[in-house]
Amino acid sequence: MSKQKPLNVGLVGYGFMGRTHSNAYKRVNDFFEVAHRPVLKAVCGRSDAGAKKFAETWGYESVETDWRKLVERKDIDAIDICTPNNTHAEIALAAAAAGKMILCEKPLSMNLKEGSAMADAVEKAGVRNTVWYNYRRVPAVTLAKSLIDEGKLGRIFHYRANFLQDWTISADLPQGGAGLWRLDAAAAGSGVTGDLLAHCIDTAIWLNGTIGTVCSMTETFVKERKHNLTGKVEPVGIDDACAFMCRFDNGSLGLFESTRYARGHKALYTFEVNGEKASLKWDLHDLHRLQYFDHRDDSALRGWRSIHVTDGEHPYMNRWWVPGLQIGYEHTFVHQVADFLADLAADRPTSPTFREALSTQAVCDAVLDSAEVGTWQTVIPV
Ligand code: SOE
Repeated sequence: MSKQKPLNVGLVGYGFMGRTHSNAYKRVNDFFEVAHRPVLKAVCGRSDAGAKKFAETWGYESVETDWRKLVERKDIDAIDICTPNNTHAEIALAAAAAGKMILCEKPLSMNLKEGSAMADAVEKAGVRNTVWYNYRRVPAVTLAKSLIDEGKLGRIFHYRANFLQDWTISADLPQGGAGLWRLDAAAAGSGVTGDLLAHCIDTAIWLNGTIGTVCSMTETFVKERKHNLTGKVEPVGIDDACAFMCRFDNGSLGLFESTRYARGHKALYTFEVNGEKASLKWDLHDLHRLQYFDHRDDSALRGWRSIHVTDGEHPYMNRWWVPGLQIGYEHTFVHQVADFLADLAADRPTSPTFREALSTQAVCDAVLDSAEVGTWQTVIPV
């Protein structure tokens, strides 16, 4: 008999993110001492066969094909939303009204207006909520946050981030439907801005504070693609690439770039922060390392240090193996569940909450608006 209290999870959507989250629910109690144990109660998907196969593979107790039924079930405590972006709001509003905790995949919503309604709804219902911006919980990124908060970098001058991929270069790749909904503007809202830059913006705001103004450009390199749902060749409405510059409210300057057309890069998320006293940089392809340069070092020995973030004193690392042995991508989701459960026991919010994630939505909206009108845009404060 488990000593932890059960937390019954109902997962909506069982694609790539459904797998990362399910893995996290299953692993968390093996490594983190928390008061609750996630129970994989039900998985929901439109295909009964697909949902059943997923349930068998991952150990979900039951299957639903209508998320409304899942949300109304008395035996579910938390709804995990892993569906395409255009369905997040409807599911979250219903889950909040039913009094369920909500863990929502990023980006929170299609736009700021929709996200604001979601944040209002969870607050009105008083239900716990969080958005899966998982890269905050890479130990090296969490360490970067502590170094910046301790003032090690001093005044910050520059923030630079990239998220580069190359999987949509072929003009033969269709848009829409399972797996390819990220290319369909009706389902995704935007292209790289909401899918990839949202990660960069979330981390940037977390590390360096809010963004006041932005100026951006976007491009759609392949203008038409066959749509999997209609079978017809249809215009492509997403941004394939987006670059923007911005001013942070702390006076620093930001440069961000994302594309799915950077041949040779599969998921290269990098950021660099330059301060008066020190700089740091991080790279998803080498995610267990943080690069750090400190100008206060003895000048003869000054140089970039490559910190292997695997020691027990590093964030989250005392829960895993022994010093020197690294962890990976999937662990970031385990960390988010561990934090969610620790926060549940301590009755405090889990960052980013829906309300906190609105800041990223506001920047995404301003970036897309700026690309359309061709001028600087002010980010709506949230
Ligand atoms: C897109 O390819 C994608 O899977 C994003 O949707 C994820 O959020 C990102 O972490 C990796 O790339």
